[in-house]
Amino acid sequence: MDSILLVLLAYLYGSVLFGEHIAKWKGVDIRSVGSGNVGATNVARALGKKYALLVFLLDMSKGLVPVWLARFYMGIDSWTVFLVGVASVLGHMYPIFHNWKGGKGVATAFGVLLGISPFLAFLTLLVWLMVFKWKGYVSLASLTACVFAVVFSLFFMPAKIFLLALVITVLIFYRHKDNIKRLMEGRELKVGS
Ligand code: NKO
Repeated sequence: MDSILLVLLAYLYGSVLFGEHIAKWKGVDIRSVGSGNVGATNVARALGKKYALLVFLLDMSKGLVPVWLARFYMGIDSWTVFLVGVASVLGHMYPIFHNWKGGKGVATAFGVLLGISPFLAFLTLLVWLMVFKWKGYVSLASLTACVFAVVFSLFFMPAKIFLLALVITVLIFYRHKDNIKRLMEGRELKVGS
């Protein structure tokens, strides 16, 4: 498999906004509900938990499948894994099919992580669950989980994987800038609101 082709396919598959499509199919304009985001959290607000889980799994597959393919063909310590991981998240955040207006990248990043290390993905998910249980904000849980993944990969992963986690985390923080502002002002939305 050609690296450039795989990176391109990862970006294009990332560009499919499952949250927006499934909401539209259910007769809902996801951009006009809650945070206006196309991710699983906002789908939970618009359509409930069952559809949120479906969107989470589909968005996750956008990171998992390309990274897994890149690992299989080029090996874990290859620049292809790095580029494919970044491309899938960028596809979701800046999708060519949706005027470059995409989501925040959390579920897709989780898929990337799962494709790289199920163990690290599991630990990161635990961090996410703990913060979510403790504070009730998905955004805060997602941001904390990202920082954990970066710190963990600094100590326990090859350099390219650390760099990948760092780049994705910077992108995710940037996409959460409104959430961060709301968190600091005490105005952040909970899932049920
Ligand atoms: O609507 O702005 P909103 O309140 O919806 O949404 C904020 C939210 C957006 O993200 C989502 C996806 C939710 C996924 C939840 C399960 C995630 C497990 C996460 C681990 C993150 C790992 C990142 C690794 C980076 C290298 O935040």
